Amino acid sequence: MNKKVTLGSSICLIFFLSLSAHSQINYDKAKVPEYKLPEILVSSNGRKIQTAEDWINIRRPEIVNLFEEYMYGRIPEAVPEIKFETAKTNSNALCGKAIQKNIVACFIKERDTIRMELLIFIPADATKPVPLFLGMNFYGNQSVHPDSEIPVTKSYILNNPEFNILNHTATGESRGTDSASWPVERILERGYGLATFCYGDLDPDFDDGFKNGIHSLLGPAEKNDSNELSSISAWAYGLTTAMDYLETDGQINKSQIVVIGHSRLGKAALWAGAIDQRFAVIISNNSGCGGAALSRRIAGETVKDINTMFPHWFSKNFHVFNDKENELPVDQHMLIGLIAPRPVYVASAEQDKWADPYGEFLSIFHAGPIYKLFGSEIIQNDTLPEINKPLWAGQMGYHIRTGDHGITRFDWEKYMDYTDYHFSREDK
Ligand code: GTR
Repeated sequence: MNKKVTLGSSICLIFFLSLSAHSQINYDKAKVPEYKLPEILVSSNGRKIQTAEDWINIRRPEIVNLFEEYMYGRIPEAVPEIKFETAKTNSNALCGKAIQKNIVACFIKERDTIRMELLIFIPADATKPVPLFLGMNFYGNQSVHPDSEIPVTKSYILNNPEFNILNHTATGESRGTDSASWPVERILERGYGLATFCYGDLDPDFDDGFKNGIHSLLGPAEKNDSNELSSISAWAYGLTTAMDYLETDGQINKSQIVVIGHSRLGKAALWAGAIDQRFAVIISNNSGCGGAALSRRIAGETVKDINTMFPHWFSKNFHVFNDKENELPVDQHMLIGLIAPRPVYVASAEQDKWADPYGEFLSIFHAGPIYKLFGSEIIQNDTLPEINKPLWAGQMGYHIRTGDHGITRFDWEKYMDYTDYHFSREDK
């Protein structure tokens, strides 16, 4: 069993108990109120967008701006100085299967430094620069694999007694406890590199009014705290910073870097993929509300639920739309649209109803018109695909698998099948 499911379930249980006093959770398709999505192909001045060029020059920047302003917040112009240090390399890691690199990104402002510790594995037998998966982890780099050479994170992380994590602090006892979510050897065997860092390196996952973590070095954008960088944006900023390093590493194919994330980190992966076009493929695993799922579909977690439970995930402006999803100037199909024409993959789990699997599917379906502008084949109808049968249409991939919230071996295999396909087409 995926242990994270147990953790997720207990977090959710506490949340549901607190919610039940004032809110009804809807899981019934028939009870989803009618909604109308914002026009994805009409610009703010009413102009119809009919070409890829107009999308790139007119509508795309408008939509990025709307997401920054109303949901994720803005990354301030004055970002800190960033220096990358190689803390360690080992060309004989994981019993000779991998080259391991520990790279530290130091964000520096005056006397303060925030350290983001990037753990990289490259297949030892690679004969050319490799494609690579980049994803953040929840519990520290030591949790993804039991190898004793991996430094234990010093960052604030969520408690998880099943993973031996108490007092928001990791020890060696947590080595490899989340390895079910990270099939490192299998990724290497399939010819991919893997880079990961703990999301807590960038911003501890609790509400402190955007003061700690990277916020302490960034300060508010435009001296306006309503669109201040949210935690999800801070984590996405970590992904784009990791990319700054990865594209300089000669053992990695910089045009084949895939950004992947599960759950809240899937939200961050989508946002990073939307704003940073260096990512070649974007994968969202069970990202739910504020990620792939449409906000307007009232099923599972709603905007009010997420803003109540996690006030720091989005900017303050997003809270204005609690119970007013229909007034949002964006919806999540537009986030997927920002990824076009690059390949995107959205995945759901049948029992992960809190994330609204059908709403996750509809987002990718409704992003179709953008992909079509680029001449790509698109998902043809809005019927949820069969369970455990991935649907590939042009640059779009989707699956819903059996089981609950979590990232499983099945998910990883499907993602690598998909990236194999896209990268081998490019290589020809
Ligand atoms: C849930 C949250 C979801 C999802 C998940 C996670 O409790 O309501 O939006 O992101 O946590 O990140 O584990």
